[in-house]
Amino acid sequence: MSQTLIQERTERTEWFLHDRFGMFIHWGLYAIPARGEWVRSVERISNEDYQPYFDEFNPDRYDPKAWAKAAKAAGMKYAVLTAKHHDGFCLFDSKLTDYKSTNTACGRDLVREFLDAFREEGLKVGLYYSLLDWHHPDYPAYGDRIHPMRDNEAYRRDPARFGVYLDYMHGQVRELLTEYGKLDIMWFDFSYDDLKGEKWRATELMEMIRSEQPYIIVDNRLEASGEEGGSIYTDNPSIYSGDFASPEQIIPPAGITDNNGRSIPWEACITLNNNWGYGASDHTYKTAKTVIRKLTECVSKNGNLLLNVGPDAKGEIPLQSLVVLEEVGEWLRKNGDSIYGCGEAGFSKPEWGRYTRKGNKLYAHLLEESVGPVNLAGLGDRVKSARLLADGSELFVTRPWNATLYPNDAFFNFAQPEHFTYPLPDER
Ligand code: FUL
Repeated sequence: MSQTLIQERTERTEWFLHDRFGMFIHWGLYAIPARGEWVRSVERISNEDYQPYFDEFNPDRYDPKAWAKAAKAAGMKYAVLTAKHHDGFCLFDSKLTDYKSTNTACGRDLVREFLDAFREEGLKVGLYYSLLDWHHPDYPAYGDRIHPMRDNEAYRRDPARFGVYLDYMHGQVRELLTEYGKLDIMWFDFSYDDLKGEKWRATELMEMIRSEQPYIIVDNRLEASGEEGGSIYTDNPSIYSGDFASPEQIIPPAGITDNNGRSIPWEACITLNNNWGYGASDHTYKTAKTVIRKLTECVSKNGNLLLNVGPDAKGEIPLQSLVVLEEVGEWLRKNGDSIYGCGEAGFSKPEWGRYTRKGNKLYAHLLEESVGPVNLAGLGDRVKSARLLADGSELFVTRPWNATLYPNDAFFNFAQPEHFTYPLPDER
């Protein structure tokens, strides 16, 4: 990637690297069958059989202000909503299609209301836009291993008409960039097989994006698949390589660096249960403790966490998600100093947990239950003082620093020159 592109990316992503924690929202017609957002492809549902969900869609409890308040109280600093997922249904009032929320019983521009509400709470806003489209007649089913109609000859489409779809896709992105105010993130999803990069006319698309909204940050999936989201294409640099890498459901073992060993902005997107879209019978929710550990791990490797919720067909975020978010927020209110504006510490990972760091403060996150002294090996005599982050109280420490520290709580933060401890909520 050229020096100019790297420099511009550094400027654009400054707020992103500070904010660290965001909300992903997967919402659309698929909230009605409530078996995840891939239901159309997995169950090979035809247009005709998917139509009743459009006819029925009426999320009369959609209250984006309540969502925004929940995100803010959880300590999240930005949010990304699916403006269009793979099923092609648009949550915004696109002039280029009838397949949109304003034409359903609810009659609302769900994207506009989301943007207004989240901006009002002071959160940054982003939109997810699916490059795939299982509804559009010119999106190629032919040769497509994931299209719902993949096995049905009658639905095979003329690959030569792909350009018509690309005009539509570019046009919709332009609508989002020109009619909805300043956006902070454009989250494309995704490339696969040989459908990537210039197949999407990605240079042209990115040039349009940069000219409409120079500061918007864009993920790397104009080039990467979901599985490859964690990598960034520094060997083959281009304007569409993206501002950040997007590892999905995993936290990269050693963060993400470019070929020169420089850390690259990245964001792990992770579900709260096992689905992105609402799953009525999916009760596999992560605990607040697990979420906090993941967030801490991301930050300790210079990454962000985009945590997903899947609102139901009425427009409500499931209560089980809200309970977890609230608890994470409680923890962040006390311990947010160890997350926001923090990054990799530059010390090797301690046995007992993780370090995050901001300037000369080193935060020690003790993730293993500890009954005795904790070894601070590697810090030499560089530590000046140690404090519990949650209440500022002094921690008992013995010198030399690579010896011991006795936290009363199982979890603590450590800073240089101050260090801190804090308790995590109990595992349920
Ligand atoms: C994937 C999509 O296929 C999933 O449905 C989800 O949106 C995830 C974030 O990206 O690639």
